[in-house]
Amino acid sequence: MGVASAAVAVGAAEAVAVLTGPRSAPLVAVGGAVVDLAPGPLKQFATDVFYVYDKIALLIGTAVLLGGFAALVGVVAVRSLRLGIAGIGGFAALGVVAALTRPGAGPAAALPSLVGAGLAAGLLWLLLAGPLRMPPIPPAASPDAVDPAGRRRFLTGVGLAVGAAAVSGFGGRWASTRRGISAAREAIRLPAPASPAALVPAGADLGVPGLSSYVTPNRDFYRIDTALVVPRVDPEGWRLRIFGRVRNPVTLSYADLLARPMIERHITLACVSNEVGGDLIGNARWLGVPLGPLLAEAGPLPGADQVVGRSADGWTCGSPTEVLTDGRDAMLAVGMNGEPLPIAHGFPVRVVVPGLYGYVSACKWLVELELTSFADFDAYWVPRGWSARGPIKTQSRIDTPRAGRTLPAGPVTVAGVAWAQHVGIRQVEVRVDDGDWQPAALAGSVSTDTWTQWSWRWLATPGEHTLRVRATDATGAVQTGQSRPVEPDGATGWHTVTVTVT
Ligand SMILES: Nc1nc2c(c(=O)[nH]1)N[C@H]1C(S)=C(S)[C@@H](COP(=O)(O)O)O[C@H]1N2
Ligand SMILES: [Mo]
Repeated sequence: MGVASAAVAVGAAEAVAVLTGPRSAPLVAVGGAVVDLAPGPLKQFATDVFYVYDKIALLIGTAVLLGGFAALVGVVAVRSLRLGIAGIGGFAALGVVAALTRPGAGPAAALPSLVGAGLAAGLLWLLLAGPLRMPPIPPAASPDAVDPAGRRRFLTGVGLAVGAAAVSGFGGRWASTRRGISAAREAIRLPAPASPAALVPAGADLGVPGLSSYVTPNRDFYRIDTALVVPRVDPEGWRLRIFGRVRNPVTLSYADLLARPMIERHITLACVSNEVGGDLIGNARWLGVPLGPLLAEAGPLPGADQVVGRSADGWTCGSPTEVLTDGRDAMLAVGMNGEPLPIAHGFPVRVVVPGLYGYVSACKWLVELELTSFADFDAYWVPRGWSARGPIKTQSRIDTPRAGRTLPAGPVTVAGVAWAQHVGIRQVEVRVDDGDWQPAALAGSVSTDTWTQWSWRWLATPGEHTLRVRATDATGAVQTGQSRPVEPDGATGWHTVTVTVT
């Protein structure tokens, strides 16, 4: 009875949340509050253990905990219906508080939890004291003495309630994700760029099997964010406020943004949580409005050394003002690989900055840019143990052969990618076991703001071998072999792959 009531609460709440916004649904609201309140190391642990599935793990964990407590509420309710209903009230309070304290939540955010709890309490009464209750068992009777019609009524009631909860819950979640902006996104016609992207040189893609493509298709592009449900921002009502320590605060609509001259650039985006050899990196062709001139119009005041991007769901990141205005192609991106930004990648507008990790620059679902100082404001990840500044570190990766592979002896193409963003790659070298570093061939790239493919021909001899790669940037700085973890400002070390040659 307890679990059935909880299912009804959660299921009904999902349906109400179709109207009040997906983040007001209690599971998502409580999960989101847990994400934001969890201490940095715990969050890192969760990401390490569950990788990019940490959100699903959190939702399942929340549901399992809820189920356990709900069963307890049921046990208590058998003794005292009043206490059981008080237990449901406690849950409702948790859901209401979590939903109301989510960034940008209005009073309506309380509704899903309240409606869900009301229905759950009603069901509990129906099953325990109302018309669906099990007929009382005479003290000395055997189990066979239970009135079969009464039992059937009770079980049918539970079954119908759980079934309706499932339909309403999954249907509600489905409707929430379908609602609204997909059509708006598909209707958008992006303007042609005033300054188009450089053509990708024919040699940029070496075409080696197993090597990541030079441009990452949107469907393969990694996704990292704290959003349990993707914010759905309607471009119609979207406004960007540029404010704080500026002479002229600026407000732009989506149409204002599209009316400005656009640039289109290939830029590689990397996550600070990318392990050495990891795949939290991708290269896309971004279309957007250059950020430098826009910031110049706002006129940063002296001391405004940080630009804080804020998203529709309240996430923040901070970039050095200096980096955004030094002439590099920092932009407010509206397009990705020839289409409007995918919703998961920040539709309608996000920031992309060559040379900065995503957590200090690449705000998705952007709604505000606030000029402030590093002394005055810590963005989302900073109090959680990550560095306030996050320039991307020079790295290289072996894509093929994969670790653990068994290969026949003879010529093998070793290939991968290397990046030294906004500086450029001068050289990539490969080392087999304890041998000398051998120069790899570099593929072409459109600019220093993207990764570069490389390849090296290896005459593999039988036995177990370790392949290492290192890059040298355009200034001559050699990628360090010292292994450091991703926290606080990005991993270092050489990507190492061990294979068996037969
Ligand atoms: N609103 C919002 N924007 C965000 C984040 C986030 O959690 N919320 N995560 C950032 C991080 S850590 C990275 S690495 C990039 C990833 O962008 P992608 O998901 O488009 O690859 O987005 C950045 N922008
Ligand atoms: Mo990231």
